[in-house]
Amino acid sequence: MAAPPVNRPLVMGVLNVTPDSFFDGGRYLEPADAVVRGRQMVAEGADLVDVGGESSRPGADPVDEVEELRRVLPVVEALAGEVRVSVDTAKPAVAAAAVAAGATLVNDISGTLWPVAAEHGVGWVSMHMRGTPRDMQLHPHYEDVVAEVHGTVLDAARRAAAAGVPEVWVDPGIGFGKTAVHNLTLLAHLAELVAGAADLGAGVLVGTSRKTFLGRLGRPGEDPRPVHDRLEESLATTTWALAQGAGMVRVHDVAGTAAAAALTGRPDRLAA
Ligand code: HH2
Repeated sequence: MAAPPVNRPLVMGVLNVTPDSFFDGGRYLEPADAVVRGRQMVAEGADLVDVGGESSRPGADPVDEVEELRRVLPVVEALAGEVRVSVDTAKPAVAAAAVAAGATLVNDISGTLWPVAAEHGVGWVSMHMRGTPRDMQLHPHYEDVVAEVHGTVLDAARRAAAAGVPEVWVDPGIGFGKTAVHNLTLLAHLAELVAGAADLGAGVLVGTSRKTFLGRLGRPGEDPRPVHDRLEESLATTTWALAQGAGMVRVHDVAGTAAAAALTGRPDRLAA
């Protein structure tokens, strides 16, 4: 499996073409607005734009394939000539159509779409999720969250490599079937995932941006701070992930993250 070509950590900007995503839902439902936002993120330093047409926030309702295609395809097509585009989907047909429209990375929260990536010769993200968005936050439980999450994503990465996927990223799936303690434990042990992934020639992708556990920090027993009030924690956790060796971070706030990526790359990666 070829290692992702990384001289410094990459910044993946989040672009949700949905009415209900937990942070940017409803802002970019019009393709023209989404394309403007994508270009803005590129100007702010995004290396990739991750286009999604189905929210995976806790409790989200599934979106049918036709509607998801209608949302994402025009945006992928418009941006693919200007920036590397990934498609955030768990549906094989949406992944394949987005790749035909120019996407070169399948960002797959379901952890199942490596055959699509192998067939089309594009990259794939092996993300960990326990359950589905509908039920994943009801009773998250692990005997050993680090071993179970790392084992799952690295096993899937091995299968993808064996199937011929040319570029693989592993992602602990922060917030996907995990308590705040699980998320913080996974972040604390990120360097171990980076080492395990490196043995496979894979990189590590981390997405903490604006997630609920950040609103809970320092507020035991209280309601989490609202999503618009989680920028500092997003930048702090993203910078931590970069400093631990993550090769890519997935964020809504691109400019500050691009600065962090420029500052925190591992020296051996910065040296090119
Ligand atoms: N998080 C979200 C969606 N996709 N993909 C990867 N690889 N890693 C993540 O942590 C991740 C992801 C959730 O964030 P967002 O897209 O902003 O929200 P929503 O799912 O409500 O659209």
